[in-house]
Amino acid sequence: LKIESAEVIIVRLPLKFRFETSFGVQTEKVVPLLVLHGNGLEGVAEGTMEAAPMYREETITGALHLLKAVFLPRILGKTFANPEALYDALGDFRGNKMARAMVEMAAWDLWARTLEVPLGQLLGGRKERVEVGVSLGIQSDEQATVDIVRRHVEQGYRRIKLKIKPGWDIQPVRAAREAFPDIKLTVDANSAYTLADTGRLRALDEYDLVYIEQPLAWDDLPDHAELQKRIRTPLCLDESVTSPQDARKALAMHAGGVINLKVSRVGGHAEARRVHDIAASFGAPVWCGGMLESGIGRAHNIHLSTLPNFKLPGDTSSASRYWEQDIINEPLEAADGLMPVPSGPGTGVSLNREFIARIAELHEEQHA
Ligand code: OSB
Ligand code: MG
Repeated sequence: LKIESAEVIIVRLPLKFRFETSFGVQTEKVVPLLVLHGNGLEGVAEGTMEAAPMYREETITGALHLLKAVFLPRILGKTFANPEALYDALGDFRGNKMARAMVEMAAWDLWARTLEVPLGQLLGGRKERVEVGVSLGIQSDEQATVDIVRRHVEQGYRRIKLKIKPGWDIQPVRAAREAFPDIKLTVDANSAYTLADTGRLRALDEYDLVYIEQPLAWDDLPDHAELQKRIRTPLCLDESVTSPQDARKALAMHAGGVINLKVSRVGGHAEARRVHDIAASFGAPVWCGGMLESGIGRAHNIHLSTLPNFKLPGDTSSASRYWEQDIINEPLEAADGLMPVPSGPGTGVSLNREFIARIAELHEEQHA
């Protein structure tokens, strides 16, 4: 695995929908990309940090600085035994998992292309299609909630996740559940509640939710364990699991029964696989979360989801839901709630270089 040069690219894509969560409203996506070159091939990854630290603490500006000044100088011009050896070269740095994941994930794509195998197979996955659901933003009222749920149920999505926040939680859930008694329904609070809201969260027990995602603080496990004692619905941890060690502690202390596994949040594919394996050893299912990724991050997510303990539908819905025009050449479209896994080497998708040249806000090359 030889790393000869790198490209750092930033593009901005308008979202087709207004995406409201407990922490804000998104109408566009700034996509940081890293391309690693070696042996005449390229590996590509997408960063999932945002302009502002609203989901977790990492930011795009911070990540760009780290890539250019700290991480890339460590790997450019060097040869590694495999992507895990490359990640080890960044192993003494703390935190910044999403920035490190960009390097690691690009390395996995490049490595899988070098070996001429699909990334999912190289990770140990065996599925040709993965089950997907959708994550739906906060709507203006109950009727709008029922309408948008109906549209996505009709499209075949296998699980509907509703974003909630204090003051808008029981209402959308009750409306969606009354209209669709049999769907797999979940909610995601993105850390908007505290234990003082136990009553409100316990009321959600009435609606047969598969899980309640990240109700409490983004960096908390103990309060989630306390909440889990008080409510029946399993908690699903997203923000607060950033490593295999977190996953082990969270499951051991019963802070939840399900993990939303985002490859970028835990530092890349190898760490994600460890989280996956630890969850399996506890008998806890994982599912693949999303961060409104472009086709690059989406393809990485689909490949990771081929591992066996991804037992619940992921957030990796069709690219055409998000964008008029994606930055890759291949469509990533689910049918009947199943997303086909791209079959070519690596992620199996390629950058639309012509489109990127037109819209890039930053495009820099870096050499050893
Ligand atoms: O909490 O899962 C989340 C998007 C941005 C930040 C956090 C989250 C999300 C989503 C969207 O839920 C999932 C997707 O459609 O990619
Ligand atoms: Mg979440």
